[in-house]
Amino acid sequence: MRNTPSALLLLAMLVLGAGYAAAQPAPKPTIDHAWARATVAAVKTGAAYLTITAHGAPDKLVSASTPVAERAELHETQRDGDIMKMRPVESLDIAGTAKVVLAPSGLHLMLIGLKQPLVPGQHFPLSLTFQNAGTVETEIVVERAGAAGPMDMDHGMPGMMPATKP
Ligand SMILES: [Cu+2]
Repeated sequence: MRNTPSALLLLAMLVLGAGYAAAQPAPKPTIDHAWARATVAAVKTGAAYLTITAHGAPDKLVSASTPVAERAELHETQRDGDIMKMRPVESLDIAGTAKVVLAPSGLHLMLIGLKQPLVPGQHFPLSLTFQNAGTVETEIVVERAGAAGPMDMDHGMPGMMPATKP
């Protein structure tokens, strides 16, 4: 019976803790390393990359939008033999403590129907909508076309691209 008071105290703390947690809005995921590749005028698609960090609350990225393109889709790139293929991803689960990286040759935000070329050094806003946290705004910086390594073929020909040799 010696343990009873501390067990009760623990229980009380758990109940209070749960009540406190329920009263707080879920901490929004933060976005960093947000960038896009420069494009030329003839190309109407681009890609944006960023890192999503969750802060204790699991969430799900459900959509994205930006004023520079008609729409922004979540895509993933997968190797199929010697071909790199992209396919749309409906949503992206984010575990409560996860860092999810969107990067060339992997997950990315496809900017479809660009209204203007993406010029190196330019910034543009992008909104990410999460199921629980709602909308998170971020600023994308445009990097030169060859930025971030050799995997530059991601978006020249949407749908089918040659695999890049290491
Ligand atoms: Cu894509």
